[in-house]
Amino acid sequence: QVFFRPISNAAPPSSTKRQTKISVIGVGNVGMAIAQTVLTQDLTDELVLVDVNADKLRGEMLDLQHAAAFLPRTKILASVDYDITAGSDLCIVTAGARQIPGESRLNLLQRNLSLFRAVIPPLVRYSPDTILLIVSNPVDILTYVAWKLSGFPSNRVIGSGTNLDSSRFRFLIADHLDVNAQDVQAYIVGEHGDSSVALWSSISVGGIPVLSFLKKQQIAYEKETLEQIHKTVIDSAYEVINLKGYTSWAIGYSVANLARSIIRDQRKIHPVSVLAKGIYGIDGDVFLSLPSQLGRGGTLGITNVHLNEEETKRLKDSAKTILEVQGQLGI
Ligand code: 6V0
Repeated sequence: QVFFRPISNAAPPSSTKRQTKISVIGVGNVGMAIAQTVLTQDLTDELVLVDVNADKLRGEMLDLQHAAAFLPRTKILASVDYDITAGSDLCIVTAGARQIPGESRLNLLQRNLSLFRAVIPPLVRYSPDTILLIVSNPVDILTYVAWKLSGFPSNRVIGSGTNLDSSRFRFLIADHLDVNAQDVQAYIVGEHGDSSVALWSSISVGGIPVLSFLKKQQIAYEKETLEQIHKTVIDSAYEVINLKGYTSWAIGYSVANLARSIIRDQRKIHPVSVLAKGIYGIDGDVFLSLPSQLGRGGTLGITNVHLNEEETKRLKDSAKTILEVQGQLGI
């Protein structure tokens, strides 16, 4: 019952525009940084939060709702029940178990596998046409798990993968060359984390391919400097976690950027975790990051970026490592 009508002669509700809906599963540091960025960037009409911790969930929902006066108009909902996610265009999964001191990676993975068994089937039941965007770690293996549990075609299951590693890489190159990171194109591919592969030949600044420019000008560059930049990228997550306990802002912006490309059908190319079977001679059902075009249909294609022999070998090695771990999961 509306008891107060501040606007008279209002036209009847005429909006026939299809509303967009994004659900974020897991309202920890990462889930909330994503939710926050999605809201400030006006990416959706409805934002749904789901978590198992009912009090934290309601607290986070209210805290965001109280910012309504400063945000684009977005309906914010939250529940521990998955029926609230019904009809989502995009489901972003950040729910994850925390590593117990001394726990092996495989044990943590087993716990995250059980967690995904509780999360993915209800998402699929309530939003059979949705796109799943997986952020929880180890992201490549959990993207494979989500693909298996969902029964979705692989184009609708995407892992945030090395999108974040690549943005760290672009920042460091930009910092080194004193240019804007948005003018730097550079890709890190492969496994998100320690065995990622930096594609040196892909680096360009303002359209100028950096390595071939240096070679043509016969300017010597040190391979060690390049390797050091890549090493800093790999170490950066550990450094931030050591300093503040978790990472949140960069992953928040990076995933919101993926959400924009998908929801708004931007057809932009992002290095994200996709089914890499048959590409660069990779054998087996393995998800790895490769530069991929994203749009309303999910992964629209994978770019044929040239990899040299060493890069191909590194990529295949990471695929092998991931497949070995997957083999022990029994899924
Ligand atoms: P966090 O702050 O511990 O939050 C995890 C949240 O998940 C908590 O609110 C839990 O209550 C919730 N949760 C646990 N079980 C369930 C369940 N069954 N259903 C719904 N919710 C549940 O962790 P944080 O937010 O820091 O990290 C979340 C995940 O993101 C972890 O797996 C990280 O490793 C991963 N990250 C991935 C990155 C990437 O680049 N892919 C980057 C950063 C973190």
